[in-house]
Amino acid sequence: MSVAGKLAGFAAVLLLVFGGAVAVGGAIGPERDGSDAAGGDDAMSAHGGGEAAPDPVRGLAASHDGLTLALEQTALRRGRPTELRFSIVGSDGRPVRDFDVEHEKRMHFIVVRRDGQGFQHLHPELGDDGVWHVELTLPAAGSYRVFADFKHDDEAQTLAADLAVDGEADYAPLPAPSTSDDTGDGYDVRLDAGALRAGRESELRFTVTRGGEPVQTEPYLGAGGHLVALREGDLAYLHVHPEGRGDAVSFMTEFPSEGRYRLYLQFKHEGRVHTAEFTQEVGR
Ligand SMILES: [Cu+2]
Repeated sequence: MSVAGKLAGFAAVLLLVFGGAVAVGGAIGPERDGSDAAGGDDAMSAHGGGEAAPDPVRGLAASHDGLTLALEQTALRRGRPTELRFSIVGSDGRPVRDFDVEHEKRMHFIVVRRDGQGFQHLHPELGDDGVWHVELTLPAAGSYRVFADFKHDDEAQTLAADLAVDGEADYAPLPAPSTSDDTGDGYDVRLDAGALRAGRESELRFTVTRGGEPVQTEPYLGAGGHLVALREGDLAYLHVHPEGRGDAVSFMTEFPSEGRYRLYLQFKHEGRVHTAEFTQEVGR
């Protein structure tokens, strides 16, 4: 399918509000009937895997649990540093102000173009008025997805919205699956995941080297690394749990469906954050 065709598919899917992993079904989910939109136990048992794991799929809707991500701007000028402002609005229509700290921050803000390019992980500041603000520069035209990842009332939430940059978008196909990537600034990262299957919790192990020598990553956001996983097609945002530190940086996640996912591993070394990206295939 062409990228343009896929994008039309996403737009249609995004008009629906999802509540559960299983509501999404396949990559675009034509088989869903809407009756499972509330998620919960039905969604879990329908995995067929037997184990009731927490719903791993997030970030398909702007609203969930009475909370809504409200962007003050939905279009940005290409290449121009802009102060992006947004709030998390509660069911009373007022901005939420009390956020819990998770992974050392009260708000993690992920920005990525629809084709998976241009990944950014930012930490906005909360104003006294309940409005978050962060400086953002988007160097390329196209449709972007933003994810607000936070914890409120002890519940982790990921709400998402669209942001457009005017101009001719030069979308790229997702790179082919691979088990190694270089960060572009001197580090090589290897991914060991084995054969992944949908609906099963899996371990993703990353090993960092530089010039062939092992690198011991420094704590970043309270762990040996930070991982964002997005599903190809609808950019479902997967929740991942860091495992302990060792000579590898390890995460547990459940891939809800077969298909391809883009993984963004961030780690800290010598005081700087580095990012490696992988395309990961998941089987049935
Ligand atoms: Cu963050």
